[in-house]
Amino acid sequence: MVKKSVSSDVDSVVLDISSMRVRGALNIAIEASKALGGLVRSLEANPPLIQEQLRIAGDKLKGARPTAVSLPNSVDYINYLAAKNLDLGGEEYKKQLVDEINEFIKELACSLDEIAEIGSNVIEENDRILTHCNSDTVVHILKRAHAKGKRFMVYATETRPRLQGHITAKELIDEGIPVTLIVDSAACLTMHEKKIDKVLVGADTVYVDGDVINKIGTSQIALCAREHDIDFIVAVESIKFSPQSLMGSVVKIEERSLDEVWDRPYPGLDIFNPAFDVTDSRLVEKIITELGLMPPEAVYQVVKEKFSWEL
Ligand code: RI2
Repeated sequence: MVKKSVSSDVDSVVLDISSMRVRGALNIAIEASKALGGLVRSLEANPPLIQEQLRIAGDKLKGARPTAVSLPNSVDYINYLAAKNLDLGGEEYKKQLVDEINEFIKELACSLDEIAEIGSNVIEENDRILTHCNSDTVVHILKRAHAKGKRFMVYATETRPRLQGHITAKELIDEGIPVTLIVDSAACLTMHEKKIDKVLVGADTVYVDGDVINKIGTSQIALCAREHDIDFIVAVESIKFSPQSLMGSVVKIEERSLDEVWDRPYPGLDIFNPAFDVTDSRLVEKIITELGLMPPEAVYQVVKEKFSWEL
């Protein structure tokens, strides 16, 4: 039987993700994977029971936030791991599965460090960099570049309505990196007036054709960057690449509660609050991943190789 505490562990992680207490496409993948690992550890060593409980818990986790494919990719991979080694005895099967889930979680965490090292080489001395929202991946790259002695400055959009840009500003200032906060609507003027050299953003999902899904407002910033001949660079771990897009499927663009936009709206007022948008791959100069730098066109091949277990 699933112990109440552990099934509530999965339920509490679902709530943490849906409420954005846990946020960021990589963090939600790591926390969901940890919850599934904890579930396996709590169950009796009965492979069919473990597989069934993982599927139930995985479906709950997938429903927590619909747009970042790092979440379903991680759940699907753990279900794939659970379908292996069924010839082993129960205890050995369970131990092997727990070990492989832990290895997967370690790989996710390591990908952040690997991408920071590769991405830090893209940052040049005296760069003026514009960021959008709060991406752990982008922050790690900028911190690593700064740790290597590179000096640059950041213009961070505040990113309405949840203002994740404030998190970016605080995290970078605490590292000694100069940050100027701007309202989202000032992004285009800032590119011109402040002579921005690069735009650096994270991603929630990248389709096989290189289109990028990220926080709402990203596509406008990409269009402005193109207009100003500024490189638009995306930092994204390959767990966020979408194998399902190979078959033409697209993710749901999450729409969040209206009170995030205005908590006392005028009676009769409609509010539209999409949390993400899609940036055309033609606007993407390069993609920084833990596997290296690549053009958007290379995503297709990476998906074929990385997700061969699923395709
Ligand atoms: P990391 C965030 O979404 C932002 O869109 C950010 O660019 C993206 O996830 C990737 O974040 P939200 O969780 O995985 O703020 O790079 O809705 O941290």
